[in-house]
Amino acid sequence: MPVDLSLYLVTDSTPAILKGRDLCTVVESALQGGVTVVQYRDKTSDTSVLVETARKLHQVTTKYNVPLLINDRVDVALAIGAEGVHLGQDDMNFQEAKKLLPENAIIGISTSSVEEAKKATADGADYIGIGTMFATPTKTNTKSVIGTAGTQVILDAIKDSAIGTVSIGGINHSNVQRVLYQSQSPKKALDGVAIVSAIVGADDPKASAEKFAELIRNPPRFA
Ligand code: TZP
Ligand code: MG
Repeated sequence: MPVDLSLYLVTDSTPAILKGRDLCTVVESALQGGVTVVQYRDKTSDTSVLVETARKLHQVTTKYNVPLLINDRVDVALAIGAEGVHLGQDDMNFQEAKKLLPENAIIGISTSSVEEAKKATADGADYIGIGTMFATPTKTNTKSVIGTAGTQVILDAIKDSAIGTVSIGGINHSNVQRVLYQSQSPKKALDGVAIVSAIVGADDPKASAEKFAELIRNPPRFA
């Protein structure tokens, strides 16, 4: 696994979450708190803004030796030399992206079913995002909410693969340990959790990331 997925930050530039703050400043705080990978996700800006913001974010993530992945846009990743991309089921397909990106680029794929997870695994993706874990206002057009039970079924279906796995959707300080513990299948556990609002929208993103890192480090204790 070329990337530490344990505390995966996904950015959001919408006013409800960013609350007028500078994205790079928020991301830098989160990095100080222990975020291990950053995905730049921006569904509204035009291409020139995406490239400019991605370049600035890359300067910050590089300082912390953390990979920057670009959501949706292989062209933006190529333009700024990001470490990789994160692609959904409706984005450029894995094979095309693989052809365009450098050999060592990280490619992650969003999945919400066994079929999608198996395909991403067979394709050779570095990791899959599995979701939606819990319904969330951050992304309301999700195909399905699968919970820990659905996540466990997906993990079990790919248990013989070394592919990385990260859960996304509605994860916060109160449920992160349950997400990690209850999702695991006997042979495969999640490698990490992807968080948007609970870090980017937090009053103190550094403190929030620190708390997640601490909760992830300490094995969950459940009956
Ligand atoms: N994909 C599935 S849910 C989601 C994405 C991008 C958003 C998760 O946001 P939050 O704020 O961590 O619930
Ligand atoms: Mg996408």
